[in-house]
Amino acid sequence: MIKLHPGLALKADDVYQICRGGDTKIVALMGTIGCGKTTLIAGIFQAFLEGSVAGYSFRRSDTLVAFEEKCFNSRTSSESSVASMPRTSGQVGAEFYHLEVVRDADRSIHRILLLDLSGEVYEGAMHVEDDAAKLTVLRDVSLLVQLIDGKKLSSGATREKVYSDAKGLLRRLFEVNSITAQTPLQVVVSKVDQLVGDDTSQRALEAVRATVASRFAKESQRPHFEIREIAASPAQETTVPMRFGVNGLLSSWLADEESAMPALPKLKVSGDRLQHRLGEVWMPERFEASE
Ligand SMILES: Nc1nc2c(ncn2[C@@H]2O[C@H](COP(=O)(O)OP(=O)(O)O)[C@@H](O)[C@H]2O)c(=O)[nH]1
Ligand SMILES: [Mg+2]
Repeated sequence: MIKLHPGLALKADDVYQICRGGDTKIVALMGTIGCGKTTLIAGIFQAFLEGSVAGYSFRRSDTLVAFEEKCFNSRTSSESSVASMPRTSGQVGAEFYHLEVVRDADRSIHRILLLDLSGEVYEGAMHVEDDAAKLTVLRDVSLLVQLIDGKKLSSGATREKVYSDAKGLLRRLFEVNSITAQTPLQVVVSKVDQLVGDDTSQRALEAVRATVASRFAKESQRPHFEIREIAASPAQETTVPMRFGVNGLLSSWLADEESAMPALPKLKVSGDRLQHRLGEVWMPERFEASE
């Protein structure tokens, strides 16, 4: 029996229900607190509300309420001069955002689950081996997206830590078998407005990409490795358009298996196995509801 749920962010137990509906890509967003994951998810949903995105139209979502909540939060914050999103609730270990879209060209249906693990979970995994080992949910993802904070890259004081945190986390997850050598990886530089100012020319973006690429030489061996730049919510003093790079990012996630993500770790439909796997998603005790 399909359980009814109120459209909130899915919990791990609900996820297999959705994945039974056909091939569903799971895209895991990783990144430290404040790197812009929530803004990106809100931006994607907002873009679909406004129309077709990169040749795909919104069809339905099992997490509509959760998406709307994220958008509401980013809308209210965009009215203040310094935009700010509420912290992704620490008590939530893992949230999945579901999207079912139709490709305008051939009316084919595509399903995607965005996994937003709270920043706290990732920071735990970065520093504690046991914590990294509990992120078994990552074994079934189609793509790991490592966000790195462009604002922090813009300052010499924070730059090195951004690289070492990102690389350290990937290494740790691999060492404890939470990801494999075959897990596809995309590195996304968020808040690129903070790096290029108003200059979003190809040349400026390529310079950013080359700099970042030089720091991810080893990681670039992973399947489908690529670096992208986005500004989901650029600072008001720049002329960088809202959701810069977001459509392209989304279409790279939705692209056909053959061309983009033919790799192994595709979620299988086997409900039991998946429920078992996802049942292991780790909710750190210290972030449990305090009420
Ligand atoms: N300048 C700039 N700030 C951004 C951008 N995207 C997000 N932010 C800001 O970064 C902060 C943290 O974003 P959030 O999405 O909550 O990060 P999360 O903790 O990874 O979910 C917020 O104040 C956002 O407004 C961007 O493209 N450019
Ligand atoms: Mg967040």
